[in-house]
Amino acid sequence: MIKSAYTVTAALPYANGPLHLGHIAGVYLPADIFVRFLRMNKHDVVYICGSDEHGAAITLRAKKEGITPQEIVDKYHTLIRDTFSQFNISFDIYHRTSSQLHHETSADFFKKLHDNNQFIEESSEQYFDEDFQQFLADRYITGTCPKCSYANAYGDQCEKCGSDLSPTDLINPISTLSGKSPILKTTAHWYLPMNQHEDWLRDWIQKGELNGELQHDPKAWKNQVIGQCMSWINGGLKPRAMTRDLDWGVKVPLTNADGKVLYVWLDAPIGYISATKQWALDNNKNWKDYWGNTEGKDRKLVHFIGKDNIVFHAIIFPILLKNHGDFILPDNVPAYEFLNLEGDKFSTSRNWAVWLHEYLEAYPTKVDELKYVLTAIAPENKDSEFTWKEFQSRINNELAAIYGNFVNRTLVLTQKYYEGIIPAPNKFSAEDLLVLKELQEIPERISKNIYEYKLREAQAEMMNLARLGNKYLADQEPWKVIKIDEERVKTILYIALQITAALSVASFPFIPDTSKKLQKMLNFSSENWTDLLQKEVLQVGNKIGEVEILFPKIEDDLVENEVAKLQNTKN
Ligand code: B3M
Ligand code: ZN
Repeated sequence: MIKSAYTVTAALPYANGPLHLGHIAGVYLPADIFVRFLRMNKHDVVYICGSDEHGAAITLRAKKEGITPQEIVDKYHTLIRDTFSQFNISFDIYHRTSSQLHHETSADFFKKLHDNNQFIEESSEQYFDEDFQQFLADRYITGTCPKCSYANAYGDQCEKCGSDLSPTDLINPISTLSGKSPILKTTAHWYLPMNQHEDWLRDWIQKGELNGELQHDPKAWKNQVIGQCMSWINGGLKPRAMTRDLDWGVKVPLTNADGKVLYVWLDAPIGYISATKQWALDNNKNWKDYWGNTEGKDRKLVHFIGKDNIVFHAIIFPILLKNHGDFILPDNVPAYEFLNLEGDKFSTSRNWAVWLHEYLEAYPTKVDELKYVLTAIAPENKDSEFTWKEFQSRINNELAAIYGNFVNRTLVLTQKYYEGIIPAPNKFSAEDLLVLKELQEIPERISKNIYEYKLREAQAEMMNLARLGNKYLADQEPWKVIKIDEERVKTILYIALQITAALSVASFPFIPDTSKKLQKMLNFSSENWTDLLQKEVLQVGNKIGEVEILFPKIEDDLVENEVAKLQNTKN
């Protein structure tokens, strides 16, 4: 069976501030787990990300910090890129949209659509800030959302209900530059007539069909993604301006467009394509294989995003890709809900956040502990909560007490009884055969969950391997049996060692550093999922290495210090 090829993208973080745990739990970590698993299963896969460096989010931050937009993106692109690297997120490329290649790629993309009459050029009255002599769109203007009455909706989107908006939809609009009510002034823009695309979008979202052909399985999409898309489509899509009166961004490649740039949500998703182009240049590949309708390749495009980005990745970008003509559409858009922190929403402006780079500075040896906890509480289908108390309890009661304890007992006893040599087993008992059967079945359950984007459940199944081993040792008590039946203990430890080796392979998508550490202790190395399914993963007679503690306990004072640090931001 030809294995599907994948192009996996993770939402491009705005280069206007550091990353916090909410970003990680809801986009980059799940995508990383998915991609590591695909690589272990020999899929042709590329994992694409980069900094989103245009738009009001950047220029407003530059204004706040009193530096230029270029200085802002240089500062935060570097910080974000280095933080992802230290957190062992395995992008194939982490690119940036201020690059020349991206400007060329997105300008060409726009030009092709424009020349194919996919936009409507229209002059209209738009909000203008007289003090700043600037037109107001996106985050330059806020007002009350006409759909949900949220008081701080932006000019292009309401972050509360996710609706896509235009500035003139806002009730009581205010300029975020001067804080004053804006006036109306005429300006021309190029609009994407989204209303003309409702029919094919409805079939594509609901049935997974394009031109009557099945493109993807709609049952594989999250209900809340389909639900949001259908509520927008049924509510009537409206023409949306794809250009802006700004000087920071990708210049509109037309002669009559001075002072205008592409709307950031037009150029940013094209950033996935320009990043792939750069990666292909660096790796002597043909980028079109990863985005095109190349014959015979069952290529799946998957966008990992937060729920506030659904309209852009499941409605707007697909319209652009389809109308460009050279691109496949997403096979899935597994959008995550939001992670909250200690009873409140993450907030950059209120500094109510755990910044990933600060966590890595304080706990450089606890990368996998954080990965494990964030996956265990990931907001896969509903908002969830990070607390330092739960961080401590999951590490102490699960990673240390089950995973670490099982591995440690197995290896220490192997050293003690057999000087580290893997013993040959004798006859398997009925209980042994049950455990060995479960050892074969758990990896299948992990696989199924990952292919279905159920990564919390997949990690819980990985932990069931540790639970299986922990219980087997507790039931078989080799430290007692050794006094009466040495041959039996060889079988018990042989099975425990096979479980430990399987656990080391199954851990790699979720806690890759631990996987490597454990394999070093086992004197064994594999990133190959099928190794898990072998009858014997560790060969009899092999000698295991030095044993170390995998997960030191989290002490109460760490929790107290971190909670106090957060509380101090409130004073
Ligand atoms: N820069 C992130 C956000 O909306 C936005 C994602 C772009 S993905 C192409 O927070
Ligand atoms: Zn709203």
